[in-house]
Order: sequence, then structure tokens, then C-alpha cells
Amino acid sequence: MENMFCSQCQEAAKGTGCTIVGVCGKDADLSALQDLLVYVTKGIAIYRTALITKENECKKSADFIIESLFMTITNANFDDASFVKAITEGVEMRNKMKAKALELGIENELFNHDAATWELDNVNTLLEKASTIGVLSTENEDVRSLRELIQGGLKGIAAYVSHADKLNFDNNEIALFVDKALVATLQDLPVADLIALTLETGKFGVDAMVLLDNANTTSYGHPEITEVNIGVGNKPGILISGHDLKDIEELLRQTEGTGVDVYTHSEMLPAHYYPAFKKYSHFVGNYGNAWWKQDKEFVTFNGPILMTTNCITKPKDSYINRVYTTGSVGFTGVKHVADRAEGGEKDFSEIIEQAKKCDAPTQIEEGTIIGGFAHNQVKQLAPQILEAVNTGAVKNFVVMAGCDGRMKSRDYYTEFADELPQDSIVLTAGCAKFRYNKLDMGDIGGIPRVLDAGQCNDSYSLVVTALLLKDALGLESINDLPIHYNIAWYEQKAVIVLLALLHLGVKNIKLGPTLPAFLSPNVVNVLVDNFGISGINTVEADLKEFGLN
Ligand code: SF4
Ligand code: SF3
Repeated sequence: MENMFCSQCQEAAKGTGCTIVGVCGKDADLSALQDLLVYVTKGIAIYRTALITKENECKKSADFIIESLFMTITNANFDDASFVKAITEGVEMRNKMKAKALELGIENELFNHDAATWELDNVNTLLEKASTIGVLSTENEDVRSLRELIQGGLKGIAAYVSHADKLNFDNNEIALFVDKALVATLQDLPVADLIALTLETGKFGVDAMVLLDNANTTSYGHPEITEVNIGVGNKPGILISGHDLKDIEELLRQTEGTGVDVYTHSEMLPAHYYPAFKKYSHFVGNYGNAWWKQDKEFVTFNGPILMTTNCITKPKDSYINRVYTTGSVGFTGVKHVADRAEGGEKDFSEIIEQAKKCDAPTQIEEGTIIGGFAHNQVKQLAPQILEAVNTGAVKNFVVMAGCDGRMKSRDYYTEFADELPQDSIVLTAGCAKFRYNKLDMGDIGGIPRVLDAGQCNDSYSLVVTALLLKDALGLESINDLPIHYNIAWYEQKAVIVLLALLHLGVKNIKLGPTLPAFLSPNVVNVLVDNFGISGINTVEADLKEFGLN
């Protein structure tokens, strides 16, 4: 019997969907609560689209939608109580907007939609309600597939917009699009309209990444080439993971002079590339690898761990008392650091005090890795890179951005990178890089063969790099470049990266290690016919297909 249905990430059970319990660890109740929270955002979006022209100040509801969608991303929040709270607040917010719309005499057919009218009489009936609005309540598999694709993209946009918002950068056009797209998933739109909306989601994905890039670089400077230590020091440390740069900014400031060092884990590695953070001498290095190895690496780290965004996995008893969540992340039984008050900072003092009593991290690796090849840095290296292209020392670029994950089949990416010809350069971003960033791939005339731009949101930087190369080489289209795309995906931020690449006109992307379970055969055909998307094969076959062996 099916208890739940979720197919939003790459590890969906049996390549179709998790039905008993999530491979990620989420159970049926949590899955239902997540679906219901997304449904609540759709109800709010109905009233926002109706009210927005009459009222300018709607930031509170826009923020609520963004933070709620972010909470439902894979491996972000495993705390049922946070979802019950958000659903309750959301229905209340929706009802206030409903009253306002009535007061203003606004009429709209969608006000009769269940998402706009259902009432939360009793929290005990939440699960019952959720069972009527889940993914499978859409019967047509193509419509369901496109709705899931759009919804996944919106969750990715929400993550990036949320980060930008923390740095006081926002873009109301994106918020308005999110409303429109959420509402569209409730309507009986023809497949052609949903396909158009999918591509439009990609356009706003680009806008969200541009917004975040602007927010990050204005606040913290442009990433620079940086050698990051992967060994350890002899002082106790705090390990910070996830994508939130505002959190690491405040943590570094609050730990300065306390005798506690700071280390990054997984997607926080690229924080080392920013001038604003490099200046701290107690910002020691990166500890460990991609998110899914945390159950081993958090044990040997010995000190407290702060999870600022996904990906969190179920903490083991041996270290659960050292784990803290903050922002959109949550886990039942794990301490949560409260949001900053207006104009204030988060208070990390409890974590710092705990760290002082812990042992220094146990060394698990040594040496350095290099990164910081975001667009501004690449621009400065452009003459060197172009010369290498013109002399034939560099013949190909391979974009291997995206996510990492647990599946054994992801060994493919290590092997693929390892077997690339010596005249190829890998452009990467996201936690996918941990599959090959410690291989000794060498350099070409001083240019490292793996150029890491940063986090998954910095995949945008790779497109700027491609455009730069296209212009410098006098080509008409980025598809004329000697560049291949072999993207690894896992969660919904990678979905928006993919849709953004499609919007920018990138063709012939390989997507793996498996295609999304939520894509119906017809939707796959649309992607194949229009964009040349394909799944991965063997390393040998794929290298051959790219003309790289
Ligand atoms: Fe399964 Fe992924 Fe959904 Fe978790 S997020 S329940 S692993 S499909
Ligand atoms: Fe990774 Fe979770 Fe996607 Fe930001 S940390 S890329 S999986």
C-alpha cells in the first residue's frame, strides 16, 4: 500500500517515486505536510495576483511563499512542527488577503478554487486534507510531469531568492512570476501552455541567479583564485555547511578572537573564494566532501556543526548534540538558531561556547584544493585561456556542474573526469565537484584542469564564461563552442539550473545519473526533440559521443 508519493529528487525510489518512506528519510506525514504547505502557497498566490495591483506592499506574503517553498526542497527540513506552524500561518495570511479582496470588491473565478477556500478547522485533519492534494491528484501524466517540473524549478528559484533577500537584494518581477506559475499549476492549462511556462521558469531562474550573483559579489567581493586547505589545525572548530553566505559572514565575525576555528563543509566550500571571508585567519579550511558523507565526517570533526541550508541527513546519536540548524533547515530533536531580528545578527554564542569544550577536528585529508573561477576571475584569465585555445593546448571544455548524491552510479563522474583527454578543461559548480576535485588532473600552461566557479547557483557564472569565450572566438552561438555539458542533478536547485541553461539556448545537455522520475515519456520527448537532452551511458560511450576519445 502506498503511504506517500514523492518523486522530486534524483534518488526517487525505483526511479519512479518514494511510496513507503523517502530514500532521503522523510516519512509519509512529513511528505504530506510538505505537499500541503506548497498548496497553501498556491492559495496565497491566488490572492496576491488579484491584489498586487491594488496594494504595493506585499513583501511579507512574497517572503512567506519563498521561505515555504525553500523548506520543501529535498534534505532541507525534516521537522513536522515547522511545517504545521507554516501551514497555520499561511492559511491565516491567505484569509486576511481574502478578506481584503472582498473588501475591495475584487472578483476572480480562482477565489472559488479549493486552494483559496479550504479551512484549517483542526490541525488533526491536516494529513487528511494533504491526502487529497498530493502529486498523484493530477491524473494526466504529462500535465502532472510539467507541473512537477515547474514546481521543482520554483523551489530552486525560491532558494536563490531567499539567499539574495538575506543580503537585501530583491526583484519583484521574480516574485510576481512565482505567483503566476504557482497559480498556473492549479489551472487546467493545455500541455503547450505548460511547456511555455516551463521555459519561462528557466528565464526567471536566470534572473534569480543574476540577482544572487549581484548580491553575493556586491556584499563580499568577487571570488578569486584560492587554494583551500583540506587539512586541520589544532584548535577546536565549528563546521558550517549549506549555501547561506550571510550566516558564514556572521559566524566568522562572532568567532574572531575566541580561539575557535571555522571550517566549511560541502556547498559552503566556495565561501573561501570571497575576499570578505579570506581575511579571517581563523577561517582554516574545508573539512570533508559532499553532503551525503556527513554521517561519517561529522563524527570525526569533533566540534559543532551548523547547517544553513540543505542538504542535511538524519544525524547519528553520536553527534546529534553537536548539530544546529538555522533558516529553512530543520530536524526534529536538533537545536535551531533563531532568525535575526530586523537589523540584527543571528546569535551563534551557544555554538561557540560548545565548540570551546570540544577537541580539534581529526584530520581525514591533507593538502589543498583550488577554486574561485567565477566569471570575474575567468575574465581576467581570458587572454591566457584564449591563447591556450588558439595554440591547441586546450581543445575542449566540459561543464560538469550540479549536485552530488549517494548512488553508486555517480562513480561515473569520477571516471568521466579522470578519462577526459589532457587537453580538456572541466568547468564546475555545485557539490558535483566533490566527485573529482581531489583527483590530480594537473594544469594546462598554469590553468588548472578543473575550474570551480562556486556553489550550484554559480552555474550562472559558467554561462557567462561560455559567452565570454564565444565572443572572444568570434562565434555566433555558445553551441558553436568546443564545450560539452554533462550535468549531474539531485535536488530542485539543479532543476532550475537545467531550466536556466535551456532558456539560455544551451543544447545537447547530458543529464544524469538518471533522468528525473517525474518526467513522462512525452515530456522527455519534447526535451529530446527541442533541446537534445539525453541521459548518460557508459563513460566510454559518452566520451565517444562528445568526440573526446
Ligand atoms: Fe524520495 Fe527524493 Fe522525495 Fe525524498 S525527496 S521522498 S528521496 S523522491
Ligand atoms: Fe548539493 Fe544538496 Fe544540489 Fe547546491 S548541497 S548542489 S545537492
